[in-house]
Amino acid sequence: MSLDQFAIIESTLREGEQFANAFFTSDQKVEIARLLDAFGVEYLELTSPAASPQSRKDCQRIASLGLKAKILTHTRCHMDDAKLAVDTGVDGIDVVFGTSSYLREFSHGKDIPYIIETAIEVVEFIKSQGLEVRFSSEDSFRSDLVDLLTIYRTVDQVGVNRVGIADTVGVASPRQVYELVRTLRGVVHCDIEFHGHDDTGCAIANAYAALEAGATHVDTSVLGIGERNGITPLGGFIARMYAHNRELVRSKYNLPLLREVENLVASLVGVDVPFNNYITGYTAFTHKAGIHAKAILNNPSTYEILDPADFGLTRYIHVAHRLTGWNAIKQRAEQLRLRLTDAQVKEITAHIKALADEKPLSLDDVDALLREYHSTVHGAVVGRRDQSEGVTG
Ligand code: HCA
Ligand code: CU
Repeated sequence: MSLDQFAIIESTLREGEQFANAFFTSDQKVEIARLLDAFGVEYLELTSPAASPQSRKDCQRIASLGLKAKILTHTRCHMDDAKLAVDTGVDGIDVVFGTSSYLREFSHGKDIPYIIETAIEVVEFIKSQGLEVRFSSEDSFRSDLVDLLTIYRTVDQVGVNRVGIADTVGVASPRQVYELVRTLRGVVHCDIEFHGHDDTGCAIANAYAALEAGATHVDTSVLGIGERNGITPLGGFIARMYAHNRELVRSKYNLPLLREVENLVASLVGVDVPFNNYITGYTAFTHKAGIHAKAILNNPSTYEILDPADFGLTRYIHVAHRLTGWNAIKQRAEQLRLRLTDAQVKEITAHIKALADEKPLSLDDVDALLREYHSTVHGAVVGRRDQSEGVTG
């Protein structure tokens, strides 16, 4: 399977609902769903209808919107939940069972033969209803490998559409993800999904490693919201895939909508978009050092792997500081329509750098210095011309 054959399972309306601050009204869920659909994600994953009466109504409502994205709901691997889910009208069901010894001992208390038996029953039932079905093992990386492969092989044989690997606690490294997915790829024929938490900062790299190893589907949420510090963020994953294949990502997704959906979700859950957020963080396209600024002005690709224009954004060259250089100051002067020779720009740049050594400067300060310098030098020229032409008052 090639790295270019990937699909996003957008889980803001499931994993994202597990974020500490999240409370989405039904209308807000619809708004998020529509915007993510317009962005172009292939799937939307919704909270289980078994979670609450409103969750069930929301599944029904979103499933009936006629969106392009396939609508999934996420349930325990249990017949009661599967039946409830089928009745909501969704396109598919993502079922999950905890397979790690921690969960088997301290959570549901079931053994592997029981898990296998239930998985077969649930998968066969969902298939018989004509729906897509995925089986995933919670906490895959702390589960016994033989158990895992046995379960996945079994559900593959009864026709599951996808198996999912979940790094529930964010413990896995990219190499571990690669190895597990690679092994799994040799065991099952169906698609493979990866769901990764970000506790140790590997969620995007792990998702990418999963795709490199043959996975086909990646779970994301807007800004990465989810349990604890969340999962693979949609924007960061998009940035990663864009770096891999710009044309593909540009054609698959409506990239300028990323900022819109992030702003919407951020405001609904009461957080700010981080300053260093992938693509949309407010410094994501700000260039500062003189050497960087000069090269960026000549050719933006020198220091940019992402083109801000593709995301409806613009780059910014930060000039008001001591690391600035005369090329950046020259560009600022041109933006202000102040005509200065290179020698003059170099002179005022030296002055700006000296001042910036003493105190922080703002862009307004730099603009004022440029204007003042400009009128001084031009005033001097005009004065000299006035004298030589004998035009005196
Ligand atoms: C959770 C469940 C889950 C499920 C992932 C999946 C996880 O603990 O809330 O269905 O693949 O991280 O294991 O989100
Ligand atoms: Cu999760």
